[in-house]
Amino acid sequence: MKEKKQRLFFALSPNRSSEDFQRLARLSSQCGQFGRSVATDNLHITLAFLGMVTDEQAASVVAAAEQLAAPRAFSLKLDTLGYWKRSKVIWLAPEHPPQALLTLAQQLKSLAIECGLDQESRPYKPHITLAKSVARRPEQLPPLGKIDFHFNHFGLYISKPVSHNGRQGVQYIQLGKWPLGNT
Ligand code: 2AM
Repeated sequence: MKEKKQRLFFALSPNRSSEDFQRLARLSSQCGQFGRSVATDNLHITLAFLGMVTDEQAASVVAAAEQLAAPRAFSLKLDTLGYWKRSKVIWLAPEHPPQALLTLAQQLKSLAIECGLDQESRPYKPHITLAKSVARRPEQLPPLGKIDFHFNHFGLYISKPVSHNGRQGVQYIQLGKWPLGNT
């Protein structure tokens, strides 16, 4: 029998009960005019994409995450809106990502490799995807207000395909959550 696999990724989830999150959700919805906005529940910053993973591999990823000496909690100023032609997405990103974020992403990439999972060699660019299937670069993107978040945890998520009113989408299910360090 074919082994069951699930799509996994490490990510940061912004605090949903803040005004900054309301501005983020509004911005994503505005960007929907150019393509398909990302559902409010799905707004996140990917730290490391693990791809299709067996239950056994997932268990070793969870065990390794438990042992990680994660960097300290950090704040992130999301102050740059842009468009990637290759993936046809509109994104929001920090112009100056804090070192703790880059270190965490690098640690999780190494963790994935140690668990036998392939990792992309291109440099990590932290971002929140706001809209997908954007066929061409918008002439003008919506105005950007203050969107800052503080992160003191990171999580491991399953990306599960779902069908809603005949439309294909994804639902993210949290598999684990770990605190950032305080050193
Ligand atoms: P994103 O970070 O640009 O939004 C779950 O699929 C998450 O992992 C998505 O947020 C997605 O893109 C990110 N991701 C990174 N590399 C991916 C890949 N090769 N295939 C699918 N998703 C990927």
